[in-house]
Amino acid sequence: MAKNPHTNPNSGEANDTDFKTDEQSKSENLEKYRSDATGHDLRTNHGTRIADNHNSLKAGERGPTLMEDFAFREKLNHFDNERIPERIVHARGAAAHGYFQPYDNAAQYSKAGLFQDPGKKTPVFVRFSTVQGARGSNDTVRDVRGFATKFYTDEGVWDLVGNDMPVFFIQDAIKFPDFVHAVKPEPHNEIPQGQSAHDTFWDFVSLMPESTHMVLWTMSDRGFPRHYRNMEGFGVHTFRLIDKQGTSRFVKFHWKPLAGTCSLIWDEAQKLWGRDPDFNRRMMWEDIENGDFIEFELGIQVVEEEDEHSFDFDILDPTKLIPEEVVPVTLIGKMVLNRNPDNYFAETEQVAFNPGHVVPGIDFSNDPLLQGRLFSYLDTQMLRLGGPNFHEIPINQPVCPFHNNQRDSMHRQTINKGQASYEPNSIDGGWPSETPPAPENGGFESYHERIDAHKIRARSDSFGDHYSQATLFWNSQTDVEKEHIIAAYAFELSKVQRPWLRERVIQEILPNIDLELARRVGEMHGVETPSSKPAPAEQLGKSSLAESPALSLMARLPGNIRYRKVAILVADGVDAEQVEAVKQKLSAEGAEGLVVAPSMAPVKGANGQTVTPDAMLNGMPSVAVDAVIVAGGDQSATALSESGLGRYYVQEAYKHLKVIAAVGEGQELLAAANVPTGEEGIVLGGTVDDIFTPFSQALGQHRVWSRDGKANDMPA
Ligand code: HDD
Repeated sequence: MAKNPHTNPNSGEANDTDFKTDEQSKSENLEKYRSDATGHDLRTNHGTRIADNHNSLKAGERGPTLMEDFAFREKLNHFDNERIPERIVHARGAAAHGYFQPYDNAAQYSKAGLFQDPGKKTPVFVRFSTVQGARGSNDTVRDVRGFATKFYTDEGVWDLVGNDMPVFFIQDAIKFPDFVHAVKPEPHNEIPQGQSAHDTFWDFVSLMPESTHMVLWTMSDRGFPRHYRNMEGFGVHTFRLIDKQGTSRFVKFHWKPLAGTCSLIWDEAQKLWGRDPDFNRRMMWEDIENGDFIEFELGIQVVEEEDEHSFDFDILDPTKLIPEEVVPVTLIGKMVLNRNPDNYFAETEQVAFNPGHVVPGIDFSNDPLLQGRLFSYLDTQMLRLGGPNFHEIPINQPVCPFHNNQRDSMHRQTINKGQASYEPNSIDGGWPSETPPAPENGGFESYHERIDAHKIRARSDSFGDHYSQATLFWNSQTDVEKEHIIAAYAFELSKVQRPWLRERVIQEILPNIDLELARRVGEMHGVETPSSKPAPAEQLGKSSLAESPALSLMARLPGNIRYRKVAILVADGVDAEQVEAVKQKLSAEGAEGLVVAPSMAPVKGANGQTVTPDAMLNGMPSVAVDAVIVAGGDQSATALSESGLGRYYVQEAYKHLKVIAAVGEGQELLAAANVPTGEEGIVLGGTVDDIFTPFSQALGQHRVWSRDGKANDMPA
């Protein structure tokens, strides 16, 4: 980094540039706080060795515990105070460390240091989350996923606090507490957990048409991603990028998953609540431990200042997206998540994001939702992390030096030297000093936007069209995705107790999106729907695009089987060579073959070999894997066919549109389970070579989409 040329009038050159950052710099910064007890004695927090950690101090062996027992009291006291308030939203999350590396095209858009050098790796910490549920809720609920990235740049921390959907439920931050109160578990009985399928949510959103677009996104399969590596991320708001000449451009940020987009199936997601409530966080953890790192590309949509008003919506309205077909996404860098945290609480729980954490080269727009967030995130940390010193918590510290005159308060750890905690001062040599003029010296300078307006409590008319982009989203979905959305509305509304709320959604909201959508959901609820679009949708501006293919999950299917988990079903008598061959072929394509057997006891191969199971049929059910291969071997196939769990395994996989292959005698299981054969996605063959290529090609499409609808007949 260039030496800061600014010199302080009182005491010579500033030295804030004498530090080095690279991919490891955040980890090195955390090192001094890491604690490893290996080889150490057990002591109190104040250093006294503890000789007996099993018995409290008592008056006699069977007598009462004594107040004097300082070690007991300290231990209990600390334990009693272990919890901090969970986040009011996004309480459940999982995070990972990694780095961001820009491509060579990023610097032209922004002067931010992290974009300047394609050789430079900036450390990041990313926390993924659900929104509605408590910290202990399920991973795979229908919900928005938070996607919050902390970039530890040379110039300070930049937080890109986004979601996996590009729009939001409300337009003005003043409605955020109302929205959150409506979606959270209901206040009288704290039900339901992790879900929007309840009266208060549908009451609120049906009275707030601006939520229509975002609700539609959450009713799509985007509401339950298969893996954090399989979802897109969005900064949502329009921000600004400032280049070296000081030119401002509007920008929307995107994260594009290199592994493609894939979601669960609703029935599968629900079953996972019980089978593996940690499904998403476990997959991320295990993949990182296995070296299968999580990768995204950062993309931007850039809009020149003079084009601000050239869209059929207002780019300051956070319920609108800029279709990629209108402004293409330029990829400007890559992020790799490659290290799990050492400690969940210290890192994932204590990390504090704030959209207001920006660095020179990145600035805000006047989006009224963003403006409100700039207050809320700092404010919430006061309660959650116990005061204004949360920036001292290791995970939150920038990697560059930071000095100012902020002092004291709860839990202060910095020992500030010197007498002057004010500026200007002459007692401490004028330090710490400002760095004017900002643009030359790396100081943050807010974009000099001209504002000439009345102070007014109102919403711009340009925010008035709540339906055109919802219709655009609907029109851009494939038939399968549309069916899933119809089923989602029908399911959610079936959980709403008050009939008039269901009717309001079906008759007054859905027809504005699409009449067929309304009709189909109406049919499921016995509610009549209009035959023409209601006045609001008719009168307002229309999207200039009929469809935006980029809005379909199918637009970014992986096309390969990398990172896929495939269950290989076996029992005693299995053809062990086949099992080995399948595992090797899967591994060669970056997938993982997991041997799933009736028990964890070593499985006897047909020719006397031993196959070691990775899991049991009910310990790794079909919902926990992406596809199933039934291995051959007479005795094995018979045992699996006679097992209820074995038959259920393939039935359930069929129901969830999974690719199923069966080798040799393994085909018996499909017959025993009444799984239809002779159709797409059911791959049969005598040898592993016969089945593997068609199996791999089918799995590259994630699921067997042509089976949708028919799969509902499967009773599993
Ligand atoms: Fe928010 C947390 C994303 C609107 C107020 N928000 C939070 C997190 C994410 C988002 C990912 C979790 C961060 C973490 O992992 O710790 N929020 C968004 C997005 C929004 C949005 C993409 C709209 C575009 N949020 C929003 C508004 C407000 C808040 C309008 C208030 C006016 N959000 C909060 C919060 C949280 C939060 C209450 C809870 C915990 C925290 O901040 O640190 O302040």
